[in-house]
Amino acid sequence: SRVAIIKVPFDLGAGTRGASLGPDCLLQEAGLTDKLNSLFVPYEIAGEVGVPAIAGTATEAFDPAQLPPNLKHIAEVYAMSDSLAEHVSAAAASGAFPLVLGGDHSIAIGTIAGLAEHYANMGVIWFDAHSDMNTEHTSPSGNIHGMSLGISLGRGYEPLTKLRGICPKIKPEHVAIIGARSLDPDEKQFIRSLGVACYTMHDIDRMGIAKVMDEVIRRMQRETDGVHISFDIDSVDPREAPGTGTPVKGGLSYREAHLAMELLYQSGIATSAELVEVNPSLDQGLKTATLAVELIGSLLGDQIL
Ligand code: DIR
Ligand code: MN
Ligand code: MN
Ligand code: MN
Repeated sequence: SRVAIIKVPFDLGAGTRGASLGPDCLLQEAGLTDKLNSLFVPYEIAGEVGVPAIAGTATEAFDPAQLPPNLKHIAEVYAMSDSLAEHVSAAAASGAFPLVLGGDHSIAIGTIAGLAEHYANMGVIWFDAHSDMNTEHTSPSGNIHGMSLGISLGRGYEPLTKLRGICPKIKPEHVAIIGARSLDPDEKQFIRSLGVACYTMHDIDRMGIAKVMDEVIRRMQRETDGVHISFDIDSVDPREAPGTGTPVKGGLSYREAHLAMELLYQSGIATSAELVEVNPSLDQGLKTATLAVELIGSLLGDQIL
C-alpha cells in the first residue's frame, strides 16, 4: 500500500540535541526518496510535526507551577505527541502505511497513540539497545525518550499514558524488544513482572537473529491485528551507527539488522514503522543516516537478488 511519511523533527525528549535534523537528512541527503522511487513504492509526505508546529500549544495543557519533576520538556513532548497521534491516525484511516521519521524515541508515544485508535491488539517490535520503560520516578536522566514504551504500556505520567483516551495503548504480550543491552534496574524488574518478550544481545548471540525473528513473527501472526516496527537506530552496533545520542557497544551487526528487516518484509506483518534517534550532527558523514535509509528499504522490499 501507499507509504504516508510523517516527519517529526523533534529532539527535546533526548539528552542530546540534533535528532531533529533526522527527517530531512534521511529524505534528502541520505536518499530515502530516491530509494522509495527505485523500489516503486508509492509514497507521500503526509505531515510534519515539530517544535514550530507545536509552538504556543506546548504550555496550554500544563500549569507551569504544576509541572512534574524529572520529565524534561514535558509540555513540548505532550504537544508533539498529541499532534503526531492525529497525523498517524489520519494516515492509518486512509489505508496507508504510516512511516514516521524521527526525531528522538519519545515520538513513539504519539505514533502508538495514533495507531491504537485503529488496532485493538497491535503488536509492537521495538528494536533498541534500551527498553525505554522508565517513569519519572525511575529515570536516571528525566529524558522522556527513555520512557516511551513504558508509557504506551500504561505505565508512567498520566497525561501521557491517557493521551487521546485509550489506556494502555498496547498489551505486554504483544510487545517484543530486540537488541537490548542497556537496561536500568527498574526496567529489568518491569520487563520480568509483565512478561514482556525481550530478546537481549545475549539471546541474539545464542539463537541467531533469524530464529529470533521467526519466533516473534509467528507470535505476532497468531496474536495481533497489526504490527508496528519501532526502530531505534542505536539497536545497531556503534561501528555501523555512530550517529546517535546514546550509543552502546555490542549491538546488532549490519547484516543482522538487515536480515531482521528482510524477514519482516517477507512475512508481510508490518502495518506501520518509525525510524528514530539518527542524529546527523553526531554522524560520521552520512554513515548512520544511509544505514537508516537502507534498513527502511529492506523493510519495504529491497532485496539483494
Ligand atoms: C536511559 C537511557 N535508560 C534513560 N535511555 C535511552 O535515560 O532512561 N533510551 N537512551 O533510548
Ligand atoms: Mn529508544
Ligand atoms: Mn535506544
Ligand atoms: Mn492477545
